[in-house]
Amino acid sequence: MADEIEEWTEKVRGGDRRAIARALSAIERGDESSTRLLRNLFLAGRRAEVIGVTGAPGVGKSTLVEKLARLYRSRGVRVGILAVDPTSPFSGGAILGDRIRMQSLSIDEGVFIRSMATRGHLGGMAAAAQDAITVLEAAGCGLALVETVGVGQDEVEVAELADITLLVLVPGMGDDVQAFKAGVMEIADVFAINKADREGAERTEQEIIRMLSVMPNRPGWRPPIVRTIATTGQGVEDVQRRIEEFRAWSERSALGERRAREKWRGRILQLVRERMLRNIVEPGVDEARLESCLERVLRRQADPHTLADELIGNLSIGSRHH
Ligand SMILES: Nc1nc2c(ncn2[C@@H]2O[C@H](COP(=O)(O)OP(=O)(O)OP(=O)(O)O)[C@@H](O)[C@H]2O)c(=O)[nH]1
Ligand SMILES: [Mg+2]
Repeated sequence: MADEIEEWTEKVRGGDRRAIARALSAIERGDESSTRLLRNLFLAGRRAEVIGVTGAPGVGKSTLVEKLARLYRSRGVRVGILAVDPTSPFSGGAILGDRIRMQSLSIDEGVFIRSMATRGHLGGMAAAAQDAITVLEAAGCGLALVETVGVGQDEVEVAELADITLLVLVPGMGDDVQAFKAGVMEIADVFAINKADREGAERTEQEIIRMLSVMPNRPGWRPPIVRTIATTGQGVEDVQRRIEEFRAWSERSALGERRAREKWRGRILQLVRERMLRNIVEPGVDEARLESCLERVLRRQADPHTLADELIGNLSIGSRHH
């Protein structure tokens, strides 16, 4: 078994596409084997720049991602593309569309494309995406592009694991820009107004500038706004330049390091919670004991907080009980 994991590790590190695909599936399912694999891969120590691309459905994220991937490929960078869809329990139709659109990219051996759904992963989408990035990094991807569909809390969480977040908007969504207020506008390091071939890009830009002016700004960085036409590739080089500028600034200002610290701090704590939960759920709380506790709660002979502590103490986890 251990040998199998070692072999798997080596294959992923060597860029073996089937081994990588198998790793990502295992992560998606939350398999125990993926934990052991990830341990090896993480320690391999390779790093990728992680660019999160987020925005409402249909704004052109995949088209932009594809163009960005080509740009980086032309510079010899190996690219991993993850499309995460927190809204869908399965890899569904929209993502199939992405696959077809990116078909010409996917025959490039230096590109790895994968869509993921939340299925099974205890830590949720962001945790699964983080583990997937670890796989891509180990496989030698210098860049990971992570597309998330939608504009809610899940996207904010996925954005937290990116080094840089590109928020994609389109003209004529003035009201939606308003709707982004709750936490989503803040995640943007760079804005793209895509579909700039349509009317209203100017108005959208003014709207973003207005929103930014009332937002607590990161000192030293005002998120630039780039107009793009993803279908033709117009503006994509400009986006890439802005991304590079942000990266340089993020290094200079130590924001990058601060973000990394926050990200891994959150991840470690989350894993601790996850493991504790699993320790309780998997060995199973003794049903008979639970029943007797329940009876006592129903009769108000004991309170649920105390009983929960008792049950946990019984499983001998939680050092404060020793
Ligand atoms: N006119 C115009 N159409 C575009 C542009 N960029 C993308 N599109 C089209 O918009 C549609 C949606 O593009 P996608 O790249 O799939 O958008 P997406 O944000 O990835 O969509 P979801 O993943 O479903 O949320 C496609 O038909 C694209 O061809 C653009 O700049 N101008
Ligand atoms: Mg898409």
